[in-house]
Amino acid sequence: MNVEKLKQMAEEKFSILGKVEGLEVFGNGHINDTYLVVCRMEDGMSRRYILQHMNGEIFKNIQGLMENIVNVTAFLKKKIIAVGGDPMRETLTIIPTRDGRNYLENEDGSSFRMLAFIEDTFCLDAVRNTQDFYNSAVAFGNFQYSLSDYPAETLCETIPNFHNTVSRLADFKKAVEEDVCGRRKIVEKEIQFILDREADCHVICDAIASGEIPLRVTHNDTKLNNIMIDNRTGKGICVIDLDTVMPGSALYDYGDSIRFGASTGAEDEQNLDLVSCDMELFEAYTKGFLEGCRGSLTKTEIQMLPMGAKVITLEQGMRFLTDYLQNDVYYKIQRENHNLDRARTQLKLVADMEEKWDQMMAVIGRL
Ligand code: ADP
Ligand code: GN1
Ligand code: MG
Repeated sequence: MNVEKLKQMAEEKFSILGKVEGLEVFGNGHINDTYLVVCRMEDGMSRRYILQHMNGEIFKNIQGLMENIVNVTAFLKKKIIAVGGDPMRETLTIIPTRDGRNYLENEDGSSFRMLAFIEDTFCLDAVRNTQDFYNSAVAFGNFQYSLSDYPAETLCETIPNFHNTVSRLADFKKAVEEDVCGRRKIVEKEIQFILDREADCHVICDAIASGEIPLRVTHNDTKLNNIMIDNRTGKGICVIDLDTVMPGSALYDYGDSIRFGASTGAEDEQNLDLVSCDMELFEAYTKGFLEGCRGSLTKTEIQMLPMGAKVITLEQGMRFLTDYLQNDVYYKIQRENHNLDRARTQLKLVADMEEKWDQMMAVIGRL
C-alpha cells in the first residue's frame, strides 16, 4: 500500500485525533512494517501514533495475538497505576478502529494496528554505554516480574514452538536436507558448527520438561530496540513489541538481550573480528536483570543464565541460517547474503561465549 493510501486508511479507520499530516516508515524491526503517523489537531498541536502492518505470513492468528496484547497491557496498566506510574508511557496503548475493534482487517486480508506513540523516549539499535544496557536489563527484568502472576493459560501461542530449540534444530536440519536454493554448499562449515552443538539445543527444553526450571509468561523478543528509554532519566520506561508474549523460559529472555546487546558487533556485522561477547556488558545486564526480577528467579534459573545466553544465540544462528537456506522468506533483508552475515555473527558469538564460559559463570557466582 502506498503512503497516500496508508494515510487515508489511518484517518478513516482508526480513532485517532486530528488530521493525518505525515506518515513515514519507522524503526528497524525485522518482522512487521512500522510507520510513524503525525496528526495535526484543531488547536494546532500535533499528535503522533505508530501504525503497524502485522506480518500475517508469520503470525497466523492475529486475533489471538491482539487479544494477548490487549489483555497483557490492561493487566500491566493496573499495576502501573497502583504504583503511581504513567499508564500511557509505561506500556503500549492500542488505539481502536472507529468501529471499536482492536485492529483492522482489510478485504485483502492485511491486518493493521494503531498504537499511541510513546513520547519523550528513544530507542537504541546498539548499546551506547554500560549504563543504558543495565537500565534496559532492569526494565526487562521488571517486565518479567510484573507478569509473574499473569494467568499464563489464557495466552494464545502466537508462534508455536517459538523458542523450542529442539524443534528449531529439526527445522534447520530439514532446510539443510531440502536445500531449496542450492546454498548448502556455501555453508557446510556453519552447518557442521551447529550439528556439533546438538546436545546444547536440548538443555533448556529438557530442563523445562523435567520441571527443573519453570515455564513463565515471558516476552520472547528482548532485543534492545524493543525497549523505549526515557529522554530525561535514561531508564527503560516501556517494553514494546509484545507480539510474542507467551509462556516461555526466563533464560531465553535474558539470553536474547545478551546475544544482541552484549555483542561488540552489530547483528549483521560482516567483519567477524569485531564480534565478541563483552564481559563488562554481560555483567551489567546480568546485574540489572536480577534486580528487575526482584528475587522471582529460582536458583537453578540463575545458575543457568549463561546457558540461556549461549543456547538462544545458537538458536538465532540456526534461525538465520535456516532462512538463508530457504531463500530469505522470514526476516526482512536489505542486502544479498544478509541472513548469512547475521547467522555468522551469532555462531561467532557462540564460539566466543564458549571461550569465556568460566568468566560468565564467575559473574553469576559474584552476583
Ligand atoms: P517489529 O516487530 O517489526 O520489531 P516493533 O513493534 O518492535 O516491530 O516496532 C519497530 C520499532 O518502532 C521499534 O523498535 C521502535 O523504534 C518503534 N516503536 C514501536 N512502537 C512504538 C511506540 N508505541 N512508540 C514509539 N515508538 C515505537
Ligand atoms: C525478530 O521483530 P523483531 O525485529 O523485534 C524476531 C526475533 C529475532 C529477531 C532477530 C517474531 O525480532 O525472534 O530474535 O528478529 N521476531 C520474530 O533480530 O520472529
Ligand atoms: Mg521489534
